Amino acid sequence: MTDELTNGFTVDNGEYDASQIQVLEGLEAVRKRPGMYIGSTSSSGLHHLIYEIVDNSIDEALAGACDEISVTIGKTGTITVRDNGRGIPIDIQEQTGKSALEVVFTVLHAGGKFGGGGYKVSGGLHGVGASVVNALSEWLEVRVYKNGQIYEMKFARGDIVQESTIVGQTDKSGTEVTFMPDHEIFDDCEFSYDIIKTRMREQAFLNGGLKIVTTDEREGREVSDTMCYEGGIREFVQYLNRNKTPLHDEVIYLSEDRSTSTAEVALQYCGDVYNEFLISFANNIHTPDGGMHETGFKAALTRVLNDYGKKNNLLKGEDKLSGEDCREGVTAVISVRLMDAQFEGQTKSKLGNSDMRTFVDNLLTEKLTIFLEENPAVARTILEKAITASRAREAARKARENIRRKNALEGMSLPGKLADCNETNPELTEIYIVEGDSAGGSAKGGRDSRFQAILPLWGKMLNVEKARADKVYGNDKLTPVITALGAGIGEDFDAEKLRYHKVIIMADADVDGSHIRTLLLTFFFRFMRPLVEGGYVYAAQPPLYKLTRGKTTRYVLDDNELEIALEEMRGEDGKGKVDMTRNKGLGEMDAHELWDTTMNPETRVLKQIKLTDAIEADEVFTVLMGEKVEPRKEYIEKNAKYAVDLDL
Ligand code: TSJ
Repeated sequence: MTDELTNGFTVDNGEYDASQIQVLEGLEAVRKRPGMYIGSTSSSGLHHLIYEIVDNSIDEALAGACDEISVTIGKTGTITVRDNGRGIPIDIQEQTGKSALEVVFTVLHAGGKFGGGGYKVSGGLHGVGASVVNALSEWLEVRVYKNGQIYEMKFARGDIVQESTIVGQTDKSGTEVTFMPDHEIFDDCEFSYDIIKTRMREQAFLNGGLKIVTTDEREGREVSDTMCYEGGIREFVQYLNRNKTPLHDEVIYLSEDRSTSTAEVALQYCGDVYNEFLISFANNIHTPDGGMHETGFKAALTRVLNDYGKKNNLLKGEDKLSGEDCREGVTAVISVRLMDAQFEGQTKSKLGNSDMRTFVDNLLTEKLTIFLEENPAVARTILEKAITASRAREAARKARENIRRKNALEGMSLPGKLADCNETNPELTEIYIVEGDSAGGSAKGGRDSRFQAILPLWGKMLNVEKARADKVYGNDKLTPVITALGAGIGEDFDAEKLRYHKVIIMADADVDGSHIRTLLLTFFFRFMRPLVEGGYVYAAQPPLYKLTRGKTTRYVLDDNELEIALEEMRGEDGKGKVDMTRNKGLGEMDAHELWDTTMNPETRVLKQIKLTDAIEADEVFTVLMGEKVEPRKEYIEKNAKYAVDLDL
C-alpha cells in the first residue's frame, strides 16, 4: 500500500499489495528512459505524445462533456490539442495543496489511478498521460477555459516556468494544450499529418458523433480535415469495405450497454474476398492481438450461423461450418469499453478480461440470431458464402493433406530446384527466393553456401488474392516455397519449424520484379502471416547503377545516391571519366557482382518487410491484387513514384 505525501507523490509504507502498485517518480526518470514510457523515440514514440494528450479529450467526450476535438500541427512543428469540454479543474485540492491541472502535468503515474479530483487516467497503451508528454517537450503550454476565465500555465522539459495565471476572460469552456517535442529526446521531431489523420479518423469512427478536426499549418502543406461519423463503427466497416463488393447493403450492427461496460459490433460480408478482416478495440485502444472480446465474437458467430443453418435446413445432417468458414469475407469491427481493462502480451495489445468473452458472446447469440430471423435474405446470402467456403476448405484440406503425405513419404524431400546450405541452425541461415533461372544461377554461384540457400522461381506466379486456399495448396509455383521453408501453411504454419530465419525475396528493381515481389508478399501475408509479423521476410536491394572509372567499380542503389556517387567518382577536379551502366536485371550480374552488391551481409542492403498497420496493408493488398480495377488504377496513379517500393 502507499501513503500519499503532500507533494502529490506517494511512498511505499511497506504493506505491499501487488494489485495496487503505483510507481510514482520524478519526471527525470521519463527523460532518462523515454522508451519505457512511450515505446520508442522514433516516429512512433513521437506520435504517441499526441495520442496521450488526445486520450484525455476523448475521455471528456465519453463523459458526455465535449463533442469537438481538434489536433493542429503548428507552423513551427508544434502540436495543439483543443477540446470544448469542462476544462481541467483548476481549484486547489486539500490533500495536495495543488490543482488537478498542476498534478496532471507534473506527477508521473504509471499503472494505476491517482488520487484526488476524480481525475481518471485513460487507458493509453502506456497509460501514463500528460506528464510524460510534458517531460518530453522542450516546452508545453496549457490554457483552461472555465468559470468565465482563461487560465494559463507553462512548462519547460517538465518544470513549471509559469504558475497557473488568469490571462483573460471567456464565455467558452474547454482545454487547449500546445507542446514542442524535445529535439534532445527524439531522433526526428517531424510530425506526419497522414499518421495523425489516420489515427484521428479511427477515433472518430470509434466515438460516433464526435467531431475531430485535424489541421496542418506548416508552410506549403496547409490542409484541414473534419471527421465526424454519426454511424460510428457502422461507418468504419463501410469505409474499410469501400473497395470491396459487399454481399448485403446494410452493415449489421449490434450493441449492448451495461452499467460498467459496453460492447458494439459491426460486420458486413464481401463476395470478392476470401480472408477475414477483424479489428478490435478495448477502450478505444486497438488490440491487434485480439483477446477475450474477439474470442467471444468468433465463438458466437460460428455457433449462431450453424444454428441458423440447421434450423432453416440450409445445413444438412452432419454438415458443420468451421469458424474460418463463418468468417470468410467478413469485415468486422468490435469495440468494447470496460473498467480496469487488462492488456496482456509482450506488446500489451491483447485484452485479458474474461468477462468480455461472455459479454460479446451473449450479445451476438441474442441479437445476431434475431437479426438473421428478421432478415432472411441477408441470412441466406451469408450462409451460402460460408457453405461455399466450407466446401473449398475441405478441398484445401485434402490438397494440404497431400502435401503432408508426400513430405512424409519422400522423407520431407526438398524441392529439386533448391540449393540448400550446410548450416542447419535456422537462426543462422537465409534463403534467397530468386526470380528467374539465370539470376538463380548467378545467385548459386555467388552465395556463401555455408549459410545461404537459393530457391529459383520461374514462370507466372499465382495471384492468391484471386484464389481460394485449395488452389494455393496445390499450386506448383508455391509448393516449392512451402516445402523449402518447412513451416507449413495456413492454420498449420509454425514459425518454430522454419528452416531459415531470413527469407529474402530477390527480384529486379523493375515492374516485373515489383510484381513478383508483391505476389509473394501477398502469399506470405495471407497464408503465412506469422512469417511477416515475426519479421522474417526481407527484400534484397540490388543496385540500379554500376559506375566504373579505370579499375574502380562502384554500385549505386537508387537515383538519390547516384549524383553523390558520380561526383565522388569523378574526383577532386570533377573531370574524371566515369562509365555508368544501368543494371537491367539480376541475371546480368555475374556471381561475383551479385555477391558483392546484394548478398554479402557485410555490404548488402536488406529491407525488412514490416506490416505495422494491418488496415493499410489490407487496403494495399485488396486494391492492388483484387478484382476491382478502378481503385487499383487510382492507387497506382496516386502512388506512382512509390510503385517499385509498394511501401510494404
Ligand atoms: F491531460 C491533459 F492535460 F493533457 C489534457 C486534458 C489535455 C487536453 C487537450 C484536454 C484535457 C481535458 C481534461 N479535457 N477535458 C478534461 N476534463 C477534466 O479534466 C475534468 C473536468 C471537470 C471534471 C468535473 O468533475 O467537474 C472532471 C474532469 C476530469
